[in-house]
Amino acid sequence: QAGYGAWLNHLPLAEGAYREHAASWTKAVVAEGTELCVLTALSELEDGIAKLTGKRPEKDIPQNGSRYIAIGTFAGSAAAKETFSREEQAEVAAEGFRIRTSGRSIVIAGASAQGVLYGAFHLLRLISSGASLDELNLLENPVNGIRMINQWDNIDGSIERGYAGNSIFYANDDIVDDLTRVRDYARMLASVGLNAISINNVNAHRYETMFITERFLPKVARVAETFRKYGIKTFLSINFAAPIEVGGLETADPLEASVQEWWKERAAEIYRYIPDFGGFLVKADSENRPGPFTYDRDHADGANMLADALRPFGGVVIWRCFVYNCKQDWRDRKTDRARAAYDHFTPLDGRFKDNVILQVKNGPMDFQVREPLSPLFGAMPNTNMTIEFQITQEYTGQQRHLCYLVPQWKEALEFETYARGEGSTVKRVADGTLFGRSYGGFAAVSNIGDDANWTGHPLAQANLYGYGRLAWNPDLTSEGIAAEWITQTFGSNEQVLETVSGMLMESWSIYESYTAPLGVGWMVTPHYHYGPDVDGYEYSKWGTYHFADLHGIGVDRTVKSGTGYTAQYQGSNAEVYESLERTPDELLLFFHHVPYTHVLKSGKTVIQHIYDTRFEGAERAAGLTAKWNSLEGLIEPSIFEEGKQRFLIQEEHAQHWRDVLNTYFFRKSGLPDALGRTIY
Ligand code: BDP
Repeated sequence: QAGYGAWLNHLPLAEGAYREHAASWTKAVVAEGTELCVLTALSELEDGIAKLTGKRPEKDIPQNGSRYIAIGTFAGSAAAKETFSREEQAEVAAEGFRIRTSGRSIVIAGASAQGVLYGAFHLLRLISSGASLDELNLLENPVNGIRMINQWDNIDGSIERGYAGNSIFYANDDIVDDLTRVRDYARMLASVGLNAISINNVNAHRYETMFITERFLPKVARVAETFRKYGIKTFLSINFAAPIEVGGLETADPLEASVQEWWKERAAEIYRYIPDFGGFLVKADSENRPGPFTYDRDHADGANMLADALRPFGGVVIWRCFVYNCKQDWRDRKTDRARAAYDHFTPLDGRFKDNVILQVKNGPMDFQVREPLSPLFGAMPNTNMTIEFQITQEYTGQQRHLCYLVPQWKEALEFETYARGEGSTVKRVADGTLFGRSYGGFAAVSNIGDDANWTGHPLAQANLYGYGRLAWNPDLTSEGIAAEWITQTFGSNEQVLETVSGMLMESWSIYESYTAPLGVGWMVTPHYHYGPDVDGYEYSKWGTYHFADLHGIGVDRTVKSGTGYTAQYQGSNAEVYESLERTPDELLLFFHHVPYTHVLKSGKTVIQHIYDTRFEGAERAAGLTAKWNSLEGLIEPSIFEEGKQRFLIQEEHAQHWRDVLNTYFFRKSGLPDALGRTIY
């Protein structure tokens, strides 16, 4: 099936000098050691090289003097030990690797088998991109310890916010028996260095609650075994009320001895089935999920109770900070949802056990196309924290629209929190170095399903790929990641590379320019979150408002006259966002309520900006169709066709967004378009 191989296609190298070069270096792959991931690395190299060069490598050192690849850990492989000095070995982190061309061999070595596996995928990536193998000498260590994927899959086979078909994990209220696709998914994740996965929706309901019981554990263990071969740890999302729902207890109060005992027994049982189980992911007291608030306990009480249960086995609790009141009185509108995570969690700083990690969404609201950074980053120096991104395009076009999210994530990671003065970027909070935390990293909601090409939109694969690469090294560039992905996925045609790269790089800005303006967010069809509905959430309980009336629009989050949210930021960020003049245009309506005639830094009024960017956005969306169409014949036909259909949908839909938004604001404001274009 076209698209199934994704970036692991290992497309045959074109006949010629480079193919000869690669073939000459890969006559054999010699693995020393029997660790699981070394064996996986061996078979990945054998298969990958066979596809790339057309020749399957031998397993033994060639007797005729030919060149070969040697792989293994420093502990398990003589080649690894001899090639790298003691100091060089010491520089390799637990999951890092070194690759060096040495005499007639290329040595891939790691401190762990997992590192060797990442090194193997790295070498395949180098060969796919045509790198010379004559003088390789590199050291790679992952910047982030936790590099996690969250599946939002339900046991009935559906996927919450999934836009690429049904679950590859579940069908008919059970875990599937045939795990072939799960294995192929594990390969994709490991190939970009991801090392953890939670396999069920954070909204864990009745059957999913039973994953931690004997009814499902044998099957969960099979899934974990599949991921283990690829160095990926399995986690489960749990239901905080599980002691009641499946344990038959009368309470889930975290300070109740019987409840604590129950979780300890559960943990022990889970580890009997899965000795390297990662731990629990928890959504509590959020969007109608149960949690410690029911018992007048706080989130430290809840998380610590689970942490105690997991600690003897080395497990961790990943506790989400997406906690807010989803039943607020919109007529009153005093509660600012953006404030919620900070208000709930900062008072608890220092109270969480050392195997608790808070997982914080990048923005304070909910994965909108544009949000400021969550002020929680930098505000809890005594707490482990990971950053949560959303790869699945819930609010960014649902994989019918193109939206390459790596630039958005990069911007988030580079954000300066000022928590420890200059240089206190979000990426340093996330990786744990800023505050010297023992755990840190990335988590993200997956965008895959059982569609033949995994992600529906063929170019949405770039987001999954890019997420993994960025989790490994946040300093990689968006363009660089795009280029890697394109070459491995579509081959090395220059025109394809240039065109697709250009399309990816402008896609976020295009999507932003026809949807909700200037950082205000939402304006989508309630529940589905697709398509324009300007007032869809305006009179509802979710806390997601834009306050548009005949005079103006935007949310006043200032201390001076609004919700006071700007005070949650540190250093000059608080002043910048408090100030109407200094707030960047793209976030203006997130922080301020202004008249439509307010003049932006761009020199345009807010209303004219809305009109202009909606018109431009729709045009630029049409431009994407044209660009894609120019690649006909250069991209595998079924993938080309799949993309073409999506770009047509996007083009049409961008016009719909344009018309609905322009009409809405024209009627609200009564202000004409300066260019006199038709607005209904
Ligand atoms: C929101 C989604 C909802 C998720 C929630 C979450 O609309 O389906 O359950 O996030 O992150 O964006 O828990």
